Amino acid sequence: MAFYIVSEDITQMEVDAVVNAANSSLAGGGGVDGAIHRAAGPELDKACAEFGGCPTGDAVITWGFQMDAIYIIHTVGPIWNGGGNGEEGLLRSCYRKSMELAETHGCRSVAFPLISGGVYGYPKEAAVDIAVEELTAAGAKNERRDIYLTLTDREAFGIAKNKYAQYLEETGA
Ligand code: AR6
Repeated sequence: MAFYIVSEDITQMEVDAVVNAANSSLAGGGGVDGAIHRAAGPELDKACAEFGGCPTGDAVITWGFQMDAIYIIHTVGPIWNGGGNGEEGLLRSCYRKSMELAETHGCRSVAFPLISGGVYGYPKEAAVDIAVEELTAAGAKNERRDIYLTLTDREAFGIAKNKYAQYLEETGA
């Protein structure tokens, strides 16, 4: 399986698809969403507007426009609200729906940010655990696909490295 944890700016990744941590209006915003919209240029705003929004836990796909990536997959993570409001299921769904779109569009390489791990306030360790679990499971299904988890946050990067080392030890992968 090809799963990589990297500390790069996701907008600079040379991959078939970059995943965006969007909001339900798909109108752009701060964080990784703002960075992706700036890198892709104004055509991305128009393409996103055509969807008329996206529910939490779901994903849509657009071209990458001025980015190196061919596609941008926009997924809407849950806003952390104590954990008893379906947050975990919705966050797992973001990773799964994004991977489904990557597969149906023939993407061989996909880069993810830590969805809900910024302003949406998901506790960092839990957000990282879910990302590593979902992406290693997706990677195990298709040996030839490269999946990247990009973590610009040093703390999250360290947590993810430990979690992945634990996964490798448990599975003998
Ligand atoms: N490359 C990789 N990761 C990044 C980058 C980057 N260029 N920039 C930030 N991160 P956030 P959310 C990391 O807040 O919590 C937006 O306004 C960041 O360190 O971008 O899902 C949307 O419009 C953090 O670990 O996304 C929504 O309203 C992670 O990306 C809302 O924020 C996610 O942080 C979504 O919030």
